[in-house]
Amino acid sequence: MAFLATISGHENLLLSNTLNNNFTFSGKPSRQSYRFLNKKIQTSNVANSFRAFQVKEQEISSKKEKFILPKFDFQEYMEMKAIKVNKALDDAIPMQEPIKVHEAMRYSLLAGGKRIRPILCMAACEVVGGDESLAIPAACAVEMIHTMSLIHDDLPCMDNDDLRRGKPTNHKVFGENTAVLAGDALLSLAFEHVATKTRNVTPQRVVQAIGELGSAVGSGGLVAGQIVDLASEGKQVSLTELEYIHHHKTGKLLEAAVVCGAIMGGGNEVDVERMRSYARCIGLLFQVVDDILDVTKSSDELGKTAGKDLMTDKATYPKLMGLEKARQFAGELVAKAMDELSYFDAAKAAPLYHFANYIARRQN
Ligand code: GRG
Repeated sequence: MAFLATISGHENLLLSNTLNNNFTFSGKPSRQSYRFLNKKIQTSNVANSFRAFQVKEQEISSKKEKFILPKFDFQEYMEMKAIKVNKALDDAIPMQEPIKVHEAMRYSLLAGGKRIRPILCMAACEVVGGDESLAIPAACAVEMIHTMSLIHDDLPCMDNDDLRRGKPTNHKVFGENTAVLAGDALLSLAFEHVATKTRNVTPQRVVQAIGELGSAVGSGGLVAGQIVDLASEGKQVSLTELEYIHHHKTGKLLEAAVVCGAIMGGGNEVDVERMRSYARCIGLLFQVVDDILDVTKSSDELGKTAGKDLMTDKATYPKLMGLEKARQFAGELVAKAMDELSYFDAAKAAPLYHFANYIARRQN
């Protein structure tokens, strides 16, 4: 508990609350284990680092002032940013001929959703000193890609879901053929939108961001995660395979959102890689917390069927490493995410600190 003891008397209790309320942090993190995410890493290193979490207490204490956070209304921030994102998305796809496909695209894109990825994109742009306007086209593109993946994921040939974002799924309303085409159109529009609507950013940076988006969605990104997930159904899945699926299916796009924001905002190479490391931590954290909630909360508390992973014998972090170790792992991911942010201006990084905390502390 040395790490908690070091920071818990601190003026901002955000991190210690996170760890106390949701996760016990019995490891003693090292500078070495924090730093590993500064390099370009494979996700599996995150689990490896968890296993190799052996450290000296004094190495941490020198960083404690880095966790001082300015007062910040995260909920208001999210609401304000979501309004901007929703307006930009609405403007990006006007109703036009052919009506049916544009209606289907708008139906899913404007159906709500937390807008986590576009907001992360804008927040990362601001962390490196850019104005959010530089990142809005990229932020919209990420949400278009995310929406495409949800439409395709819900299709009968994939997860065959009837409900998404509280509404009937795209294919239930428009038919399967239109849903496929609406997804395809959203995917291509995403790239067109970044290329044609980004302003005041150098062409080199725009091309770099487009490359990030392409690699996040393709056969080394979302598609890779989905195909491995499909192939794993009914089979024993190892921790490494589980991490591979999550990193590709969920993590890659989240990472692209953050990295594109930092690129558009004018971040240097080191800034961009720090943002990438931060994004990898919170992407994995999202999944670990999801798995923990599934076994610790009731259906009422979750608003969906609790214990579903257990019932379907799905590979999860609590199943593969035990509940306590899964909690520790989550605590370590929060700490690593926070540490990446400690290199940036605290006021500008506040939204991203709160994002990590929000993902870690969510109760459903
Ligand atoms: C066709 C190129 C192509 C790719 C599609 C179907 C597929 C390949 C991948 C599946 C990707 C997928 C659906 C991953 C799950 C991601 C996830 C955690 C969704 C929930 O995200 P939230 O909570 O949802 O941010 P909202 O609705 O708030 O946006």
